Amino acid sequence: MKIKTFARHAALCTGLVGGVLAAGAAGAASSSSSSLHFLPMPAVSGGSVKTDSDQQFTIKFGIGLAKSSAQYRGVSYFKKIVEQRSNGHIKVNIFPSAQLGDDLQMTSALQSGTAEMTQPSTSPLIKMVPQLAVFDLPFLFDNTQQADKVLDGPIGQKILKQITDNRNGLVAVGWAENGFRQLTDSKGAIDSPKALHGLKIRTMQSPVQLDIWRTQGANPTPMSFAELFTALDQGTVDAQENPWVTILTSKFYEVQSHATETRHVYTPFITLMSKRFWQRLPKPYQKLIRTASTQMGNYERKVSRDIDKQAKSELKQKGLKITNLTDSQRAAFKKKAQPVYDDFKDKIGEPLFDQVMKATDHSQ
Ligand code: TK8
Repeated sequence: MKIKTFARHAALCTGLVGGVLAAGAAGAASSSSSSLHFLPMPAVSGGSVKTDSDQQFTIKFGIGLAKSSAQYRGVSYFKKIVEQRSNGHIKVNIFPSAQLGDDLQMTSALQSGTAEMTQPSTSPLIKMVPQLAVFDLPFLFDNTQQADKVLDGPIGQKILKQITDNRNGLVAVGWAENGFRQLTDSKGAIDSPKALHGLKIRTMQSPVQLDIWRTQGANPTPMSFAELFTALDQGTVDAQENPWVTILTSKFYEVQSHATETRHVYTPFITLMSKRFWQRLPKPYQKLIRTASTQMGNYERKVSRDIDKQAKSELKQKGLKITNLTDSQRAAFKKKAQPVYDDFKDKIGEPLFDQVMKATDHSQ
């Protein structure tokens, strides 16, 4: 893709973000009355962290998903670890359902110092951190093992360090799982790109996501998560795409009639801390935050994978008509989306692009 076109995409995202920021976050739907059973939280390992100062710290931790999500469960575990191991010197207050704003608003709150932590999807951060576009590439990961290998290995750790070292006021302390994304719509069963023609689909504020759905012949609109439920309810958009757990816990089944198990993108969550807050923490507490963020990510991934099937079957019980694609049907979507790789190869950057292609058996 020519940089000009990419810039237009990015500007569109920013423009819309501007619009959304002005409109203020409507706040995602409250937590669902789902009966998801979470895996028990592991006991806190590691003793108390000693520091010379007796100073108290408070972390305002904002997330986009509801209290019934795996994301909230993971952050609750982080809270348990940090409060216990700091002997209460660090307090963590969690704000779910985009109460502190959407992913972009919460990330800028960290940069301005009005909040301390958040855990956005990587997609809306692409304009700030172009290499994150690699995770939006369609059908990049076939399974969670491949995703874990990339995120927990040298590639993922290098991206965390690059974000921390660049001058955007953020410290990237770990990865967690948003998960494999599925398509939902209010029009009817979708089992081929042809059925997507003209469909008004909301995407995250990501130029890659826009490109993916354009290649499929749909009509994509970037929008913050906080605005999504209302937009589906009012028919501003016909469709969206998210993991089963989010579709359930954000009650999208109330405003969508059909779903297709596309698994078209695996989205990570990235755990961020305000750099100005980080620099105020004594070194032992900085180490504790890193350790607790890794433990949060490991536990949250287990929870997310464990409830993914539960969420899909509960959605069926709630009346969502789910289309399971055959291999050849899924291959048709994959083929259509192939040009996206060339469109964003330059933006992602040669070495990273090639490393990820190799790690995911995509290298030609
Ligand atoms: C929640 C978002 C959400 C994402 C989206 O903060 O925007 O559709 O999948 O999970 O990050």
